[in-house]
Amino acid sequence: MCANRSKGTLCGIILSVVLGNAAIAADLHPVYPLVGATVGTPYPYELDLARDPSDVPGVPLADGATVVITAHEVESYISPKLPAANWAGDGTDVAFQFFAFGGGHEGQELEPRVPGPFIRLRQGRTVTVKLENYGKRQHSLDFHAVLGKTGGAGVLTAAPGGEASFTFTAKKPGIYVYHCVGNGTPHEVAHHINNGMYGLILVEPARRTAFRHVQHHAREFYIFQNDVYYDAETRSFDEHGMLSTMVPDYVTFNGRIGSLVDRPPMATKGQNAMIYFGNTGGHISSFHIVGEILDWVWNLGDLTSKPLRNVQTVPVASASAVAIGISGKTMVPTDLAGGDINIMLDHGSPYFRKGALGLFLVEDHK
Ligand SMILES: [Cu+2]
Repeated sequence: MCANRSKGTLCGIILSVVLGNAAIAADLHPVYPLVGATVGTPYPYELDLARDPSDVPGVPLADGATVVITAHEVESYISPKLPAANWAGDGTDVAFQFFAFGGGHEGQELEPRVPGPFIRLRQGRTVTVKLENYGKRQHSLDFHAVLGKTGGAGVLTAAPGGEASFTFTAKKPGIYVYHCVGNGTPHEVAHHINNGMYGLILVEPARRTAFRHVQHHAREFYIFQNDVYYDAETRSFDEHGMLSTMVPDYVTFNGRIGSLVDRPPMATKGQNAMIYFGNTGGHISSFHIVGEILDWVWNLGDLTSKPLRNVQTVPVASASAVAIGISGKTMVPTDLAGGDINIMLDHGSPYFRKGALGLFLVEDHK
C-alpha cells in the first residue's frame, strides 16, 4: 500500500490531483528533522509521531494479561510544510511539544504515537495496565471503560521515571476513549489531551452481536481527532487561546496535519472495513467520507444496540467514539481516472480547513 511513495505511484498521483499541485506528489513523505531531545526513553524515536491507522491489534488481550503503556514527551512537527499543510492554509513547519503514549499489545508499534496504542479487550476479562513514565512530568491514564478509581487515574498516575499498575475487569462493552489527566487539575487534563495523550479501548461484547458479525474478518482502522491550541513561544498548549477564543489552531487526525493523507487507510473491495473513530476536541466532529455511505454506525460507543444504517455523517462528541462499518460488497475501488477517490473529513468547514482531513482508499480485490 503506497509502499513506493515516489512520484507516479497510485498514491502520488491521487494526492497530486486532490491537492491540486503536482509538485506535492514528488515529496510525499519528507523526513522532518527532530528538534530537541527525546526524554529518558529507551526507544529509538521515529520522527513522525502519527500512528498508522492500520495499527489495530487483531486479538483481544487474554484474561489475566498485562499491557504496558509508556508516557513520553518529545518534540516533533504538528504541521509539516508538505504535502498536507495546504489544507490548513499554512505552509510552514510547526514544531510542537508532543505528549504521547507508546507500548500496547504485542505486535503493535511500541514507540510513542498519537493516538496512543489501541487496546482491545473482551467483556468480562480482567487485565492489568502498567503505566511507565519516561517523561519529565506526571502522567496518568483515565479509561472511560473503567468503573470507579477515576477511570483508573486514581491509581494509574506515575511520577517522572516512575510507574504504576492497575487491574480491572471490563464489565461493559463499548468503544471507549482513554486519556491522560496529568496531575489531575483541570488545566493539566486540557494540556495533556491537547498535546496528544489519548487513545481508544475496545471492549468487545461477550455475546455475538451485529457488531461482532460485521467486525469478523473486517479490515480495521484506528482514527482519532483532536483540537490543538498552539502557543508559538512555548511550542505547546495555548490555554489562554483556548479559553478566550475556543477556536483551535489545528484540528488533527492521528496527531498531525496530513497524517492520513500521507498514509491513508486502505480498504479492500469485497472485505468489510471497520473504522474506530474517537474525538477529544472541544467541538463535535461531523465525520464523513466523501463518496461513501456508512453502512453501519454504532453511535456513542454503544456496541450492543442495533447499528444505524446508511448514514452520511456521524456526529462524534468530545470524549466519545464510534465504530463505523463499511460493506465490502458496495465499496468502490479507488480509480483516479474514473473519478473515484474517498476523502475522509470532519465536514465542518473550519475544521477540515484546519487539518481534519485524510483519504480512505479502496484497493480492488485481486
Ligand atoms: Cu500526561
